[in-house]
Amino acid sequence: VESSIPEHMREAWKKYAPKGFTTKDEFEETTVKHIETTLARSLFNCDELAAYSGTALAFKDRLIIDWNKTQQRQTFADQKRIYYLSLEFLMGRALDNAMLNVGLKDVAKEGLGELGFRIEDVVNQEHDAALGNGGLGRLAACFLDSMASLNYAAWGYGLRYRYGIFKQEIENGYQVEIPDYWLDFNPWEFPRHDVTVDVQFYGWVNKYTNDEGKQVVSWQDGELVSAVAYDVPIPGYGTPTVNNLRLWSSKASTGEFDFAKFNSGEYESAVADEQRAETISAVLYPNDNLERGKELRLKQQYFWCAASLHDILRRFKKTKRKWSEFPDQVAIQLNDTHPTLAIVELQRILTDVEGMEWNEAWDIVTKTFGYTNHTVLPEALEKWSVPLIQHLLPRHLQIIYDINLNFLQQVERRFPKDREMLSRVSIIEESQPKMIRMAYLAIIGSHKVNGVAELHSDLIKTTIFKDFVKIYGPDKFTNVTNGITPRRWLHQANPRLSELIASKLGSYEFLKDLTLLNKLEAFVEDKEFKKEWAEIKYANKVRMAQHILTATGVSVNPKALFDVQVKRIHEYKRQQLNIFGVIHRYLAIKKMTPEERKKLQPRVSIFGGKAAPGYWMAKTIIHLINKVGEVINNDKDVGDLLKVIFVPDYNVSKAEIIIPASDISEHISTAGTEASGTSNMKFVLNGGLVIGTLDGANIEITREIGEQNVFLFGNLAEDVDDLRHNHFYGNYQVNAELLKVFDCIKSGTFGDEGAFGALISAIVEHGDFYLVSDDFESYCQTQDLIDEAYKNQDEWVSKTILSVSRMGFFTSDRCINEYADSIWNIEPLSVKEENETRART
Ligand code: Z57
Repeated sequence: VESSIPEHMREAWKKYAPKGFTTKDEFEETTVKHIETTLARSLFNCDELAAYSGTALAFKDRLIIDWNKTQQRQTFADQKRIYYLSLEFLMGRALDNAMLNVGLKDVAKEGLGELGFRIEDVVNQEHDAALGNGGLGRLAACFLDSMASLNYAAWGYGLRYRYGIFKQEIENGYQVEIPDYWLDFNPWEFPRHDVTVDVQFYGWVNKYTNDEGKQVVSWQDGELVSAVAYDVPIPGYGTPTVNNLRLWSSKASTGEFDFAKFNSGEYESAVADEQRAETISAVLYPNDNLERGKELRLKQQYFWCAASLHDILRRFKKTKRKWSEFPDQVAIQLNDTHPTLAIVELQRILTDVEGMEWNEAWDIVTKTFGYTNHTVLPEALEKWSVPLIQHLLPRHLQIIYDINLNFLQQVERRFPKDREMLSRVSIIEESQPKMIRMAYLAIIGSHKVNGVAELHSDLIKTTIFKDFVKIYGPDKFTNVTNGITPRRWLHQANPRLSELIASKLGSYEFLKDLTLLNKLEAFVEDKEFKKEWAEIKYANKVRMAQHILTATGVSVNPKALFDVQVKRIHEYKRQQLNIFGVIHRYLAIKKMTPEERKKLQPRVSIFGGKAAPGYWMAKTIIHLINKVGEVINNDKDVGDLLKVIFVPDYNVSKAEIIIPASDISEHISTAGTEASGTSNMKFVLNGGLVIGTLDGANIEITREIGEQNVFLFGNLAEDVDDLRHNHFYGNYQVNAELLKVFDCIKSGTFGDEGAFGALISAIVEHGDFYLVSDDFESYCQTQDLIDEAYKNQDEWVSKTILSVSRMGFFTSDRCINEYADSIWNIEPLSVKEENETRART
């Protein structure tokens, strides 16, 4: 059926096609209309939530108009598209970003004012879209913002989890997980019940010769689950581009199979099937940097890969091009190994379904994919057991074996004498049961592999992927240092700082070209400017103190130094080092004379972050932080000199409050463990300084902003192996000051003597894998240096201005341009005419 309106009837359409509001009056009209009709409320019962809902619906209308145009323009241009496959998109709130990016925030502010609301309160009503765990998911969200802002034709593909990352509550100092059901009212998604894909699981492989004498392979009689598309518009900043994030939701397939069940009276079992199907997209796995090999997780991965590829292929087929042109039309980026099955699925479709020869298909596959690695931690590298894949995806297992066979033959020809090499690089690990090494499969199936910061990209080449560098040569491996979107992480989170910068630079152009920040360097010694700069930091700290008071009941002095560590709780990130340092400081304060106390720089140590529900050590760290806080915050000897705060439920919208309020933030992972880190960039961009190890992007941040503006400490990545080796053979002594901290804990100062034993024995008895003791002295000394430096506020402020002025490199716009250039081979789409008439903030 032709779905398009006949030529001669299009006039009416054009006449009535919605244009979207542009003025304050039009905004109010649409908003009130939505409140009164869509929401069935009136001026007599319109609270802030209803005002938010109405505003969001007004902006949704506006976005979808631009979304439609963008999709038409991109289809018409008929050039290459990027597909970013990620199991996580940690988007946070959408309304403020939508208002900013379409350039109608002032209009909305005025309009809401006339309707009786403050825009800040309205914006704060929104529930975070928290479809991610941490850095990896937030990176994907920053990338979507940049790809749209730079006018790349890009689609994100992910899963529409019914439950995002859990909400964290703290009860008696313990983390408690609350489910995050976020779909009650979500104006930002468009269900596409017409865009569905049936995905098969289980079944068996039928190989036979057909009538024409051709070998045919068919995967059949499996269970079908339907994927339904939900589209989320992604507006670019100051451009007409609105890209698409397509999230798949699972539901029972409406294939004949189920009807048969209904008809034969098996109503209950059909409903049970329905439930089972919906389970696939029900919940985000709450592990960061850890893979647990659960069958449902594998189902999620295949379900999402198969649906996305089907969609991509359907779009390609509409262009009527030859298959050989596929890699010129399609670039697929794998965000970690989670979507690696997409490689196998494309090879399966090209050979089994499209009847292509193996080599021809494989050439297309490898030209299409790029793989980004985000970790070297062995516990995070995905491996799936062969029996599990055999059961769930029998045909894919055969294809993986064939990929491996071809690869190993190729390796054998290149390195005929190296038998060891073959077993080292084999996709199949010969363990019991056999395991499939997903990272190896991803490397072999991609044309480029990248790490996310310089050190990390070097490390993967010299450690976990060393053999592959020998096999493919160094050019297949590259670095793209992570970045962050300055729209959300400067302008939205810190509007006053952004405004001050704009007032000096003459425009908001720096939000599009962050390197323009370097013009701020001229104001490093400008008295008036520095005063305003410091006032803004102070105001942000006051806002933060208010949040701390409501969230924890503890009141903190905004004049104190705010020391912040917010990120997932993980032993390698070393929140334990931080809290041990806090206890060390507490013991020092207790011993001080009143005169000494007067000289001490008051400090608020702020922690935040979620522990994976099954990660017992991480939960113990949270418990310790909270117990230490209870004692110190109520100790009259200490007063304002030291407060310890655990902010519950750290998430994107809390980050937007916390980050601008920081004086010092902690990025103190054991050297060589944090692939990049991205909050380090956010903190510096907001006028905070950093205490950090020489790890991940800290190294490049230091290079950009200058060593004198970073508080570095600790052992280097290159020395970690030797230190661990020594520990293993018992050649180490725990730092004496740290032992005093342990004695203090063991004596029951923070209650529950026994509760924290594991944190201590990990260091004293089990080899201190994360080198907490080795780095403790240098950490505490560096904290003392920070106290001293902070006392000289004038110099401190200069350091922060200088640092901000040198942060241009860390925009995700730069990052996306590098991917486009060196991996995707794609150019932005020209939107020139429309762009010039677009309102800018
Ligand atoms: C995750 O958040 C990251 C890596 C992973 O392998 C998984 Br699984 C989750 C993080 C890294 O730990 C950060 O260092 C990095 O900045 C971030 O990914 C984005 O690259």
